[in-house]
Amino acid sequence: MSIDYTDRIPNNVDLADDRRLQRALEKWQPEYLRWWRELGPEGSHDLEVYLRTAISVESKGWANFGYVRMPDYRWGIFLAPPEDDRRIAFGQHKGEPVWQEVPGEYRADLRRLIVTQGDTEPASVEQQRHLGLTCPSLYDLRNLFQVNVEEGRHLWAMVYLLQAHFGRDGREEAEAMLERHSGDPDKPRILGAFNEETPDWLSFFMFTFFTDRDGKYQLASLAESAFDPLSRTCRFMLTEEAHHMFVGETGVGRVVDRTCQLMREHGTDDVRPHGGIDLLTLQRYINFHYSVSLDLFGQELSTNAANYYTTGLKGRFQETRIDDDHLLTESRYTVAELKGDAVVQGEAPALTAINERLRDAYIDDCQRGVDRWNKVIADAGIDFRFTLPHRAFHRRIGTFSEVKADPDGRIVTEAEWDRRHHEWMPTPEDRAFIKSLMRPVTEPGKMAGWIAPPARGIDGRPLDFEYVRFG
Ligand code: BYC
Ligand code: FE
Ligand code: FE
Repeated sequence: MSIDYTDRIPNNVDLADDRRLQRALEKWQPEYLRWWRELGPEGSHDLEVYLRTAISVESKGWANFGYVRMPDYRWGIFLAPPEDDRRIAFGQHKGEPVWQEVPGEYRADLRRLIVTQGDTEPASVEQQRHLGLTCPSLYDLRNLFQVNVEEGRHLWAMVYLLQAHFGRDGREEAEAMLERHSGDPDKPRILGAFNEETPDWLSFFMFTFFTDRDGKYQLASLAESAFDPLSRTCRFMLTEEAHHMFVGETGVGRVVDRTCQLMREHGTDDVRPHGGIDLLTLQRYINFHYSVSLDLFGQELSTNAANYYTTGLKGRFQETRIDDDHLLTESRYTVAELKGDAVVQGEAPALTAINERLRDAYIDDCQRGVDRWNKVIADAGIDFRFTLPHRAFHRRIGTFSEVKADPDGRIVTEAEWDRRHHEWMPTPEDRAFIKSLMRPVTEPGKMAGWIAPPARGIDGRPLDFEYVRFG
């Protein structure tokens, strides 16, 4: 399925045949571009960047590389190809054909899910907007911009659904996406993690590892939706998401690699004087980004989630591969609970525990990435391992938001938290140190001293390729 680039808005949804929608999107486009210029990547507007742009949504054919002047990037609307005779896989409508239009009774819930998803995309661009000024290499700068333009496109994807299927309130929601801003005290972004700062590249790599990975799990659940246009757009977004998590995993991995190298070279754990980031600081950054991302899955027990499932709006991760009745009216699921001062394994109806199940899948996935970082440390012969903190640690949503827990999941008093949280969370000193490392490196092939080079370049290009050209 090819994309029509002769249109002002590249698309594979026959936009040219839908005058009303085309007008709505063309009205929104200049507002989007204004937002991009004001709150998108700072200092990027004269740059030519070696980006990949979607030209076809077929599994292999969509990645097309070339230099793009940043403001000329072609944001478009691409849905994965429809599946023949797709049927609803779960909930009370299981077995019925999927919906091409929004059923009236589910309109409010669907809109809310789409708005919540859409809101995160420009939020992340806002959070990352200053990073280009301190890139550790041209390779990394290019990856940052690739992630940014794709998150911008993810916003387009949700705005398309709102404008095509939700009439006037859809158009209002599309405008509101550009009016809320990350960290804005009056009009913040909807979800907590998207109002945190991403002030440095270590935070960026942690964010793309931990927070974009929430994106993977949420998008995969929405890809199961009975509302077929939502399913198809999420399926295409997931192909882009893989690269964001690659940037995060390899980014942190390269920092770890460099740290280990410095530790061996100088025979010390304290690599800061040598311009590296010590492992304990990395662990504290992991603790922060992981715990903030765990909150994104919502409460352990959620009637919202149960309703979304029963009505077919949002499924489980890889719903069709799960071997059960896909109704869940009779099943139970294990959920961690607080009993006095102890965290115990309880049980809850599987329907209300949908969020928790998705969080569990996410935790396993995070652990696999952490294991790969630990292998870098082990291969360097260093006796240290990163661990993911307990799910009760530093939570603001759900059961554990009521207590303070240490990284092992032991409930601690407020006093102990105040006394010891500097061991567990990035301190102002940590952040100041990381900030002091953030100096732009823009000579092709050169790398900042706190991070190792990547194993290979982009699209088969060498590491000293000019991934970004300064105009
Ligand atoms: N912060 O019943 P509950 C991505 C609210 S990331 C603030 O458990 P539910 C990306 C909740 O709204 C993927 N508020 O909630 C990554 C509810 O409010 P009300 C984003 C929160 O609905 C990187 C109340 O607490 N996609 O794409 O079951 C870069 C009760 O909670 C939070 C989605 O999130 C929070 N963390 O679950 C770029 C998918 N958590 O009803 C992009 C769409 C909960 O009391 N969203 N609340 O007013 C959803 O599926 C659901 O809204 C959630 C929450 C899973 C987020
Ligand atoms: Fe996204
Ligand atoms: Fe992403």
